[in-house]
Amino acid sequence: MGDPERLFVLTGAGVSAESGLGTFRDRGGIWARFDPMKLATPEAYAADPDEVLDFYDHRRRGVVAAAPNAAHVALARAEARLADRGGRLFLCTQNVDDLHERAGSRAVVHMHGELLKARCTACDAVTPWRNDLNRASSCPACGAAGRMRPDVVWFGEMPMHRDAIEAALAEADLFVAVGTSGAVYPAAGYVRQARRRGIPTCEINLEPSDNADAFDDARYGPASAALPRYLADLGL
Ligand code: BJW
Repeated sequence: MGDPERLFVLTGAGVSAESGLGTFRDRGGIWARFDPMKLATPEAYAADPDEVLDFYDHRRRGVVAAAPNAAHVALARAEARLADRGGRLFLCTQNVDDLHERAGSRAVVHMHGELLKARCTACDAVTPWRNDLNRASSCPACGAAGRMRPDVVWFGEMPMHRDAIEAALAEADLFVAVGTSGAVYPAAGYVRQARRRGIPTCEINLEPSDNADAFDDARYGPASAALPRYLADLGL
């Protein structure tokens, strides 16, 4: 394979695991301890907003306390190196943390939203938000109280930035997925879209993901070691 010029990278919770943020579906993961249908759906929020907001308050505190690891840093470096030689690294993350940004990545597409932002369900304004949210929290844009929710994408909701993602998939010359189980759609389907275009695909994960057979290359190991090594092999 020649040097990639248009690299599409999809990251998942495994990239932030070594920063101390829990993954979802590993043994002892978030969805092994909590029922996603009671916490990560619009119906759950409508039924019991306090429980949902408490869950995300706890997660938000974890994000604020965490620090990027070598996998985040390697991606930020690769983005800069590829830009220097006229290429582009499109970083699409399913993660709601801000560790890619804090490692220095400049253009991060958060398809499942961002936990450090809150959205007003009255006026739709999105506001940076680092503190706990509760039913007394009011919207800085319209003043409505009790209408703020985490700006994340729950099951049954439409992922964000779909047009930009589709456009980047359509022009990529290499597709790499890192630290994602391949269990959640539409992200889990991107590798097959890439394969249909005939571009090389690689997964970097602790172990084979649910859709490992869709990739034509794989590197297994912790992202903090396997990803920098893989990017170095690409000259990035
Ligand atoms: C390491 C490591 C280390 C560990 N180093 N690796 C088609 C078929 C079937 C169902 C559907 C379908 N299309 C849609 C659906 C429904 C649904 C869905 O996919 N359900 C499945 C469960 C079956 N999808 C949706 O509802 C989505 N919306 C939607 O589809 O709208 C319709 C539509 C879309 C597009 C066009 C037209 C219509 C929305 C999905 C929202 C997901 N939300 C969550 C919560 C976000 C907020 C929060 O954080 O609480 O997003 S769920 C959770 O899963 C979170 C993650 O982003 C997402 C993916 O998880 P991820 O990142 O893969 O983590 P894990 O834990 O699963 O995997 C970690 C991996 O890392 C593992 O493999 C480990 O081995 C590895 N690992 N340590 C390297 N150190």
